[in-house]
Amino acid sequence: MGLFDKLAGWLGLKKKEVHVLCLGLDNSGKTTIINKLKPSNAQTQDIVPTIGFSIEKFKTSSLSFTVFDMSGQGRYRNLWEHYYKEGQAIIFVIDSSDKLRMVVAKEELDTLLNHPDIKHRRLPILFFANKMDLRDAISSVKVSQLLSLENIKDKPWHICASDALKGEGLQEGVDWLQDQITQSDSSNEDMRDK
Ligand SMILES: Nc1nc2c(ncn2[C@@H]2O[C@H](COP(=O)(O)OP(=O)(O)OP(=O)(O)O)[C@@H](O)[C@H]2O)c(=O)[nH]1
Ligand SMILES: [Mg+2]
Repeated sequence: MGLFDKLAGWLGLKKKEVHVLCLGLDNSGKTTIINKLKPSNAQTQDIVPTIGFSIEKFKTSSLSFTVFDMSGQGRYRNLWEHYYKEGQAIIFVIDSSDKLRMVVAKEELDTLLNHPDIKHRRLPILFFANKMDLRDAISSVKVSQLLSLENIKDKPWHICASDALKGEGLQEGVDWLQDQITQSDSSNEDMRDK
C-alpha cells in the first residue's frame, strides 16, 4: 500500500475493501444484480451468461466491494470453491420462478455451507429471491423454506425479494450486508481493545 493510500485510510477518505462471492445457479440473475449495483455510467446494457467468472466493483456509503461474479453453469461450478478463502461475504441468488431447479440450488447451497473453507466461518450471506416480477415466482418466504435457511445457525443471513431488471430490493440487501460487515469490524475492534 502506498503512502497516499495509507494517509487516505487514516483520514477516513478511503473506503474499506470487501471481497464478496456472488453465487447461484446459471440464469438466476447474478450478473444483472451486480450490474445494477454499479454507478449508472458503468452499467452495461447487454448481459450475457458469464464464462468462468468476472470481477466487478461497486461502492456503498462506507465500503468498496470487489465482487467475484461466478458463472452458475454446471461445468463452471467447480470453480467456486477456489475463491471461498478469498470471500468475506456471500451473495447467493435464486431464480424464484425456477421451481424445478430449486432442489439443485439447495444442493449447491448445502455443498457450499459444508465446505471446509466456509463451514466454520461467520460469513454473512445475503440471499436474493430474484425475478419476483415473473408471474410464477414463489415468495421469498417459500424460497427460504425450500432452501431450509432456518437451519443456518452459525452465520448471519438475510433474504430479500428482488427484481433485478427494475433494481427493486437490491438496495435493502446491500444495506444489510454493509451493516453486517461494519458491525463485525467494530466488534473485532472491541475484542482487541479488551
Ligand atoms: N424477469 C426477470 N428477468 C431477470 C431478472 N434478473 C435477471 N433476469 C434475466 O435473467 C437472465 C439471466 O441473467 P444473468 O444475470 O445473466 O444470470 P446469471 O445468474 O449471471 O447467469 P450465469 O452467468 O450463467 O451464471 C437474463 O436474461 C436477465 O435479463 C429479474 O429480476 N426478472
Ligand atoms: Mg452471470
